[in-house]
Amino acid sequence: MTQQAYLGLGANLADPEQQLQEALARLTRHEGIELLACSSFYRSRPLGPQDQDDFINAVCRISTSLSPLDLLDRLQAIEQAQGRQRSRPWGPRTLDIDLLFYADLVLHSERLTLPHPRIAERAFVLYPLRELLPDGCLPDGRRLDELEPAVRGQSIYPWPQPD
Ligand code: ROI
Repeated sequence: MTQQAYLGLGANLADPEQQLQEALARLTRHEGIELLACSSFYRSRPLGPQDQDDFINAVCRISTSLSPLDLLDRLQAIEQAQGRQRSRPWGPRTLDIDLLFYADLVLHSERLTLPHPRIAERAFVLYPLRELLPDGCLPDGRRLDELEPAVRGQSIYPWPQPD
């Protein structure tokens, strides 16, 4: 059986746009994962310490035959394969892949919380996610488009910037 899942991608080190492209290529090649769609890319000011470069962010939809924890293992392996550096908490990173939604599963386990607990606070997740899930809701019934006003102060731009 396959399930649809949504992944948030982010990077701000070592050619971030290339890091995202490479991650998408790795997902495409992965057995048990099919890449169905990807949002456009966004450039966003870091949430957290400001003494770091802007991030490039995107969200993709996959279908997968993997369980949530097996999928998480593979995503972490891709982060490692791309030389994930993480100098400090909330600091710069070569590649982050967050599991945002896995079907409509609600899960609170030690390793994994689903949906991702910070979707509602992050423009860099909400903006690309709404491209793929315009009618999306959180399990508590809040619509993703209702959440956008709360993150409107966060700096985020389409990437590459239109002329
Ligand atoms: N800030 C932005 N803009 N984008 C991210 O992907 C991102 N990821 C993080 C922290 C450090 C919280 N800030 C971020 O992990």
